[in-house]
Amino acid sequence: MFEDDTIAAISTALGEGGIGIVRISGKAAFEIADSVFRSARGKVPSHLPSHSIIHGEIIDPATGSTIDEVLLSAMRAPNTYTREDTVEINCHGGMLPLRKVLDLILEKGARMANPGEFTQRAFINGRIDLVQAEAVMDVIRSKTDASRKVALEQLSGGLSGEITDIRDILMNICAHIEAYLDFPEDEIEMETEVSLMERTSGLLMRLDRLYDTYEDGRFFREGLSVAIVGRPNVGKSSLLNTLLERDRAIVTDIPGTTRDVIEEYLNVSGLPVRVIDTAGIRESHDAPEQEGVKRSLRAIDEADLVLAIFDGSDELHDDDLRVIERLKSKNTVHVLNKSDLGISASNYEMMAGEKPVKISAKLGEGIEDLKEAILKRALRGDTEMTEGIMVTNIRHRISIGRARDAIMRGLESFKEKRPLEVVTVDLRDALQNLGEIIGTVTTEDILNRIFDEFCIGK
Ligand SMILES: Nc1nc2c(ncn2[C@@H]2O[C@H](COP(=O)(O)OP(=O)(O)OP(=O)(O)O)[C@@H](O)[C@H]2O)c(=O)[nH]1
Ligand SMILES: [Mg+2]
Repeated sequence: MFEDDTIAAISTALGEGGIGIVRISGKAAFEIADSVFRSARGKVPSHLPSHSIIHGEIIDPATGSTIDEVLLSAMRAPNTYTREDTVEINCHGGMLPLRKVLDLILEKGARMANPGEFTQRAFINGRIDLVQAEAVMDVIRSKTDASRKVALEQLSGGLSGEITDIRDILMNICAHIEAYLDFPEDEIEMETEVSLMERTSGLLMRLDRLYDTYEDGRFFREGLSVAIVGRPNVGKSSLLNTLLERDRAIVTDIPGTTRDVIEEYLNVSGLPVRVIDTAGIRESHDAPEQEGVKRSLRAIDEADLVLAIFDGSDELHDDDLRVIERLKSKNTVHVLNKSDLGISASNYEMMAGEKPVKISAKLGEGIEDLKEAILKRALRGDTEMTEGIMVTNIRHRISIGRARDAIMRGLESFKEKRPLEVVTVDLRDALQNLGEIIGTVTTEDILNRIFDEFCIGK
């Protein structure tokens, strides 16, 4: 599964930049660097002390011509990202010089790295565990400061530590029970039995807590999707523009202006929010509008939260009632827009039980209240950002859930005095699931799925 050849890739973003970096990792990194690098003072990369940088040129040995003027960093195993010998060549940041340098290095025996392969090596060589490897991409992709912090917390081993701790205790409990398996004539003493049960229940509580943090945690990684929904002309696109503080969507006084869904990212007090403006929902015989309405309905289904917008200055229309009906089972914040025109009293009565947020998208009034209502709904009433270790990744949550269920089964068998073999089968199952989270137990399938999501060069 794991190859120990030397890999190379362009590690900076594609396109023009101030500098661009070609990264080489593996046993032959220095040998390859020696064959293409020339410094004015005749220094050779393989003779450099670790973690030093020198100026020079990349030369095509076949023609003797200079490809680029570069700075070369030499980093020797094991104190590198991959724990292998690593050379980074800082080129001028255009695609042509970068490609040429990379081509030359591949010609000299390196293999083009797969997406995430540098990080995969860091994992395989034991520098980071699987949760930390996944957090690398989360840091890169984080869209708000709060998401970045949650990802960094995972990168520094917060979640891994908690899982490892739970796993160690469970391993201990397992060993304890299994000791009795070897000596079937020994009965477990009452005191030991109670203590084992208490410790196992303690683990259950910790896993339960982690499992529940995902409800909020996933929003930090994936963002909360919020669809703006309502009949035509109530001011959905105006609200999108106001939230974004720019003219993103077309706004006119003609009902049916928006035909397609528009998505943009927004930072709501640190929570990354994907706002989706939709086409106004109403009966229509116009084909493009019908398609737009279809997409709006799909957006409702897929959204974590819906902002149901009504024209507060107007009576509720039949189309509004249809929207309300549609959103019955959906997590919804009701919004009365156009408060600058005055609010019509009957609207409140229609929404008995739901306290609507009053805003003027046009004047930007009430927007802070609306943001607070979004946070409150999204984070289940808890507007303070959750502190502590959080699960943000669905893969981790599924394994935590399986581990918890297995422990629950084991505990049940233990209480009902079933044979101890039956108990340990379940506890071992839990250990396996916890191991899959941090990567002490891996399959090629899990690794491929994780690292395929990475960018090349990371
Ligand atoms: N007075 C007032 N007018 C508003 C407000 N919000 C939107 N409007 C006006 O209402 C009209 C419709 O606004 P849009 O934002 O295009 O409405 P929409 O809900 O996106 O409409 P469709 O895309 O057709 O579904 C425009 O003329 C806006 O200027 C508001 O808060 N106050
Ligand atoms: Mg619109």
